[in-house]
Amino acid sequence: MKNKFFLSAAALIMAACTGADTDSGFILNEQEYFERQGVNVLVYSNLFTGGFNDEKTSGIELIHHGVRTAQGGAVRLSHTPEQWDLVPATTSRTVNKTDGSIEVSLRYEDYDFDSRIVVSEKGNAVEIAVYLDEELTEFLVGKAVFNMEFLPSQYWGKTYIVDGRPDRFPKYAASRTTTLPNEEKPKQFKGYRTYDDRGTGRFVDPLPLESGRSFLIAPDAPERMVAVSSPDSDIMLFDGRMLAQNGWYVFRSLLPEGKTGKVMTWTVEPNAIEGWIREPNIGFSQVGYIPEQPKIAVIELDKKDKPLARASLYKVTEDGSDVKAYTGEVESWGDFYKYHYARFDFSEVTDPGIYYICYGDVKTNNFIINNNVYDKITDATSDIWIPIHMNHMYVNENYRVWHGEPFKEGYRQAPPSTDHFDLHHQGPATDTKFKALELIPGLNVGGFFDAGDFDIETHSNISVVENLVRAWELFGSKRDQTFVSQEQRYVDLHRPDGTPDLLQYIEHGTLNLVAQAEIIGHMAQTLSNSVLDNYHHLGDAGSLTDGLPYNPALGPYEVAADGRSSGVKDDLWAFTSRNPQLDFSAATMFAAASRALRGYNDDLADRALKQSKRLLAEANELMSANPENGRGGRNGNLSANLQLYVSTGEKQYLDQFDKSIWPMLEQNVNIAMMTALDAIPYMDESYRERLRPYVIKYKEYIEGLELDNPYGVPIGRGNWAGGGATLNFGTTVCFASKYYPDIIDKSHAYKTAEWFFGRHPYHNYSLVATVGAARPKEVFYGNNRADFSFIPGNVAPGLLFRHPDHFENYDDWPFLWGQNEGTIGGNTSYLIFGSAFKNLIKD
Ligand SMILES: [Ca+2]
Ligand SMILES: [Ca+2]
Ligand SMILES: [Ca+2]
Repeated sequence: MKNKFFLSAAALIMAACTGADTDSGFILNEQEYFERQGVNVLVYSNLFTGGFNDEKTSGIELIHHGVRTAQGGAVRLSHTPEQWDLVPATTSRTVNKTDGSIEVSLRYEDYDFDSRIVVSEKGNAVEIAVYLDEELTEFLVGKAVFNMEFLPSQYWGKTYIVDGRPDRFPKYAASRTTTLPNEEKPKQFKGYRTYDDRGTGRFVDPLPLESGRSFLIAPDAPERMVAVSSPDSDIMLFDGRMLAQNGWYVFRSLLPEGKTGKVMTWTVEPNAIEGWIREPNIGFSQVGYIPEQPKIAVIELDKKDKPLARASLYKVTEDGSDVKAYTGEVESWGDFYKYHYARFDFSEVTDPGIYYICYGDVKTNNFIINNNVYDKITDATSDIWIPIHMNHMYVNENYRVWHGEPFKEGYRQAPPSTDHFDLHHQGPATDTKFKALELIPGLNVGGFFDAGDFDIETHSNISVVENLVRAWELFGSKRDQTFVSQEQRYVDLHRPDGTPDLLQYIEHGTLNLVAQAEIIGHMAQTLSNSVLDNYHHLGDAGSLTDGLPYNPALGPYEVAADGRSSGVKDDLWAFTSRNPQLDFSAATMFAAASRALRGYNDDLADRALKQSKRLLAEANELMSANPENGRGGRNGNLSANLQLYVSTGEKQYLDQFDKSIWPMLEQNVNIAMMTALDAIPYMDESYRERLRPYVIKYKEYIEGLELDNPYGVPIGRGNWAGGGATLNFGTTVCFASKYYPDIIDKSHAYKTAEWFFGRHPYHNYSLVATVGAARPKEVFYGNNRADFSFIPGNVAPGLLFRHPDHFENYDDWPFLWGQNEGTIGGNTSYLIFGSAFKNLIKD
């Protein structure tokens, strides 16, 4: 990025600064957004195209003194849009540089409803106008609105003034609602409903907190103050949290009945603090440093900030005072998107102790330099986060119950041709011996919750077992802090039971996956919710369903006289369309699991190996019968062949591996390197030598990252932050350095650890909940997110990129999964990275 982008970026910044310096109000900059110093107004730089419908990251967005505080800015069909309410498609976006405006066309296909929004700069404000070419249909009158949504955590407790009347934004949702007949509810995503109407036939509709022509939002907080007014429409304020905990404060105006042309106008004037410069963000490892490692803080600076020449390190002494331990130069790195970066290298400080960094007026929190700082980096993940995510178990921790035993009623066959809300699909047939909605007995055993939701994603549960087996075989941790009883279906944290936890977790994952293979005959895509109104469940997983199988003979909400069935349609479904690629991955995992389980649970080891061989044979047959089935699975097949060779010692698998690995390395060394390194313990010296030139090529990739960004790690720019890829990179570097220390210097491995522990853009908090840091992140998108909390050991995906130039990670608002949701796949990858990293630095 740096080299290719540097010149043009510098030119852009100069252009942008010329306008901002004189503060002649907003300019429409080269990045196609409206800019004043401290204020960015983005107009459909990010579209409503996220995989999960309304992700609260699209439309007209306000980045106010560095924080993205408002979004939405669309024609919507309800007072307080929820995630699964319909979002408009953006059919066109036109940037008009000459008159400083951006126009977008929006369309709701379901209602054949088109509208246009034009945003223009008007000095210190932007004007937002809505145009209709046709009058609203009868159904849309009173529903179609223009809205903008403001982030509650940035506004609660602050004041507002509406037409001269002062009031305060509520900390918690406690206003009024009404109910309306279901026929009046606009359609939701794929025809699902977010709510359970309890048999009333009516849905809940929030009532406004306030209404007026002119709102002054947060006059008490200059960095958040925004004036919103309309000459032609009443603006209403709603609290979106009345319907959904992740709702925002919604300002909205109804589009008028019977009108076309310019039907509504708002003026939005975000306050810009005069002379505001964003405070430097000093990125460093909150967990600390071992004495020998490189120690380079990365300082993120406002582009109008001038880097200081020097920074200092202070040591906290044993009498409680502090002394200056080191002063060194701050070196400019260059620009990366909208900020400027500099680095402060204090590697020469090796004396164990407690330190903090001072850069100008900014003093960081403390960190430790000592040989033990990384010793505990995986403990919270392995002792707390992973066991809490064990499905079909009661999980206890001291005085606290994390959840009761979920899904006692088991799983039903998903009906054919079902489009699911969590991106699954049941094909035209069941591919099983079960009839639609028939109970599939025996699946409610083992397995791990996917993430902030409670489903079993088969492909990620497969990767979890693989990760756990790798941790077991490569690092041999016999750690035992968890009591697990499959017989009692009971887990107790902090209670050793004489069995290594890793073995118990491998067993737990394998139990569910073997049950799928044995009972269904192949792997299910997912075991997931059948109704949307319990998919967004926040609370005890044991209360997500009623624990009783659905009985169609009973009325809705009725429980049978014997208490053993109910008329509640809440049972989860198994999505069973056969995917030979998934069976292939399962075969690999079963082969690995059988090795780990041998001697601990021989029966399960046998069953896993039997399913491995059967699924492998059947998957190969299905894939050769239809080559389409084999698409995109080359890397999967590669690791499968390696695992099967390791488990069986059969040469055919080795030959197959050898045939595929070299072309893969030729094609993309970064992607294939980890699998190639995985094979080293099982191969001879000639393999290691043949791999050597590719490791040299991989080193060039690592060094290229130093030019791409100031952090030297791969940084994802997708709709889900790139933490997973960064972890995989870190793990690959650890193994490459372990096997080829003469090529890959150990120092490269620290970069991934530093990224996760605080050296990254936006803020400098550790992305791993509670781990060894003075300032870990405090809110995550876990299943306790409604409490603005975390589950210890969770790893956030991290820095979410918003186009065209903004990275963010909210630490006061947990609800954006793309930046705050730890997954069972990701967190077990962190376990591997952490183990490999600890192992490498111990050498
Ligand atoms: Ca899921
Ligand atoms: Ca144990
Ligand atoms: Ca049930």
